[in-house]
Amino acid sequence: MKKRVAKAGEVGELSCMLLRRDFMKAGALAAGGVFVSAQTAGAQEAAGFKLPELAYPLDGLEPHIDATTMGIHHGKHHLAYITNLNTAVSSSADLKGKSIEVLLGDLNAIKDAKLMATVRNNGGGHWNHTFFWESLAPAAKSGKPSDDLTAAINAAFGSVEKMKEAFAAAAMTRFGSGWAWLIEKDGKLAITSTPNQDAPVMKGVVPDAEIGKPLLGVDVWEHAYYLKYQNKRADYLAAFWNVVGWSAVSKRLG
Ligand code: MN3
Repeated sequence: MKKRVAKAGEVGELSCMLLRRDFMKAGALAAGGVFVSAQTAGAQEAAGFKLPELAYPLDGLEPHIDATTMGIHHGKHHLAYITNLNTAVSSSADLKGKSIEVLLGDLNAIKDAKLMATVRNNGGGHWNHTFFWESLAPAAKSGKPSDDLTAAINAAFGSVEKMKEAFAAAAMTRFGSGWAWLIEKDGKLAITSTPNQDAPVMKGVVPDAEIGKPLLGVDVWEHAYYLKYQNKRADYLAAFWNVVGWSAVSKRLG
């Protein structure tokens, strides 16, 4: 076999290949780094639920939802639910490491009534608020319901305006603290409302009629609006539509 001598250009090519291989190695290391980070994040999740970061600044929903309310609502109220939930979960080997969806989807599996109530209230508080933040967007990015969501809304309510009226009515008639929801149930959309921090994902706890896949929810606890709107819940609800992130809401359909 004739020994081949690399020409100058080929050496250059070889160097490039080596460089590329080193680069790929570095890429693999970087990927490894990401993997380690993901593992670390997983370990943190197992050790406790964390306050999610908002996708917009605290004043990003102004003037419809004010920055002071957002700061307290996210940084104090939501955080308190998480702290209480973590305390409850860490007290029980059965609950540790479970996702929030698993915990809330089978609350009746928690036999200790006090512990169950704590997970229901604070786990619900964590889930509901996470969902709420993800449902909102600065007014300039609010957008519109997708064509599919618009069709589903029209089929169930006649029009988007009629859906908003039914949603606001559910939110207005929720006595005391709670939530109003647009849910998808058996392939159709419906409006429901839940007291306290109950959510449409709490099977076996919330009445069957209120169980479904949440597409949109609004927090009607006074802490969600009182600083800006005082007793005028209707004004808060009217302003709320300006900051609904329809892109995120539409993606939940189906
Ligand atoms: Mn709240």
